Amino acid sequence: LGQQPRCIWFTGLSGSGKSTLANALEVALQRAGLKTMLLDGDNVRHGLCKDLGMSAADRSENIRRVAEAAKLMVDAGLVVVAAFISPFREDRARARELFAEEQFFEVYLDTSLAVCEARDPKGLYRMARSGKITDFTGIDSPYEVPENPEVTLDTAVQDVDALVAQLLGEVFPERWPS
Ligand code: GGZ
Repeated sequence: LGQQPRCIWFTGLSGSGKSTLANALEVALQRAGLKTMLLDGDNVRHGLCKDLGMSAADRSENIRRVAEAAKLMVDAGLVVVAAFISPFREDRARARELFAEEQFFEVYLDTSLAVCEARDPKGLYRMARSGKITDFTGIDSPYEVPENPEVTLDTAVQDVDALVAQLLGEVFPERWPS
């Protein structure tokens, strides 16, 4: 089988497991010989989007740029894994519109705010609750739940390996039939 270019777009709260899952998915895809690119805040907000903050307008622009970059990479034949909170429905819809229907997979990490806040791996929720950071998603900035995501995952119930296996089956049924 040749390369099947696709954009797998993770959306969810901070701490919902986007980066963990995106990284594990990328490893599985690379093991299968696919050419991949992982886009997330770590490699984008320090470069392409380093002029952007966390206001609603800046988040929209962040998602717009990332989606356009993802589109270029999919056109070059890559499997792109994008992991951004991407809290606004309209921004996710605009990202989707760039791709052919069968190339775009919105993956909603449906991890509750309570679970994300209990994990608080970087202490950001704590800082947001105490007012040291403002415009924090889920606290004083909105997260608009996806209405029709291709895949919904609950990271509080299944482990990473099981979630990756589920994703491979949903996104690449021809390669990983379930
Ligand atoms: C939400 C914030 C904020 C605020 C910094 N709100 O979980 P993380 O830490 O490692 O990833 C989050 C990242 C959010 O960047 P994104 O580019 O994914 O956001 S968006 O799609 O809305 O443009 C979080 C950290 O940056 N972070 N400040 N105020 N998350």
